[in-house]
Amino acid sequence: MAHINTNIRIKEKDLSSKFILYLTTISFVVTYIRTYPELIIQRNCKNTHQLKDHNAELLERILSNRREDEKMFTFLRPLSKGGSKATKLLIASNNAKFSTFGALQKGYANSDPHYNNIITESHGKVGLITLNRPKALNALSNDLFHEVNDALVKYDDDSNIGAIVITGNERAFAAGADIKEMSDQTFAQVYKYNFLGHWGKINDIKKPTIAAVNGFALGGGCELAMCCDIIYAGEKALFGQPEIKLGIIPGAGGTQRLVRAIGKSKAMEIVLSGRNFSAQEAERWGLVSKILPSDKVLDEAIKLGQDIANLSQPAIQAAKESINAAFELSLKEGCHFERRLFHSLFSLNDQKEGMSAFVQKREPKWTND
Ligand code: CO8
Repeated sequence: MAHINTNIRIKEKDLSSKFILYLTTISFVVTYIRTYPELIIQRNCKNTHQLKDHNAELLERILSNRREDEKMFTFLRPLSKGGSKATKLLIASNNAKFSTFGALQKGYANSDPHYNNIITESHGKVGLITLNRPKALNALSNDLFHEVNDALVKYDDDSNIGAIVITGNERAFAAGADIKEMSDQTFAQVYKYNFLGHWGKINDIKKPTIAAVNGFALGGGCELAMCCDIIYAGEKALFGQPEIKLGIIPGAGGTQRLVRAIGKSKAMEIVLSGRNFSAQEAERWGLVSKILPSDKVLDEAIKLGQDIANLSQPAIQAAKESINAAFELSLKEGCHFERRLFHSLFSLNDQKEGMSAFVQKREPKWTND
């Protein structure tokens, strides 16, 4: 009798395993069919403008997929006890999707599903761009930089955003331009098509940009940080322009910005030797405005961005423009430019509000006009 019971139990187990396998296969097929049109669209859309047009539609599709996944997950959860490895894997992957979904609902998840190399999130009035090629130490590939530019322009045009933070991960802010992508290029190619010329876009951004740097900020990574208006660095951050060791020189302003930030002798030493320099050196030389514990850098950068974003936006924009003019103009011309901007701010309601609030001993209410 016990023997027959065991046989029946074994058969039941077999049946349940087959059922789970069947369910898992169906689920994978359904997932593939649902994502296939997105893959086709991504492959066919050669530029970000085309991709942008599909954003709203795709976001809605992803959200509705998540809702269907939720149903599937609720159904599968009881089977996970004693289920096959494949079922457990499926459930784990659904779990991961839900944490993304939860984050999306909170407004912290990737706001643009088409970015493959960066993650964008808004934190209050701060737009955050996280470089996201961890396996390549966030090497700045052509595609990655196009996405950074796209996100920068979107945040610059967004009236709800007052400052932009760019960051990487704990190991690397960015280890430079993508060497694998560059290695086979010829002079004719890079010259004719102005290779990486689009890196200059960040210099047109009107809103303040803050680099939150941990780990390597080398070559193009150091240049990207220097293109930002303010750099906060983790105590273990490592900066450098090692291009000379590759038989090239910095190409995104490294020689120009470094010499202005740290002076000729140090800039020469760094660029000609290719030696890296520490966050502490960078702060001592004035390249970095603050060193923080690694796990605090991003939070503090966002907090600074928030403080800046809470001020009068036209005044902030004028201040940024005026400081940047110092790199282009003589002292006399620069002071003249500054005074003209200063005078022009008296046409703003925010100037009236700021000064009235001071006189009336209250907090100003900025209207950004
Ligand atoms: N490009 C492509 N891949 C990279 C890069 C890079 N810049 N840096 C790291 N990686 C990849 C590695 O190839 C490796 O990938 P894989 O595992 O597939 O081999 C992975 O990231 C991890 O790197 P490592 O194994 O080398 O990690 P280590 O911890 O041993 O070393 C270093 C870390 C020291 C950062 C090392 O990776 C390194 O030296 N990287 C290159 C740094 C460099 O030379 N940067 C300058 C690049 S040139 C440049 O930036 C010019 C900019 C010009 C802009 C022009 C605009 C107009």
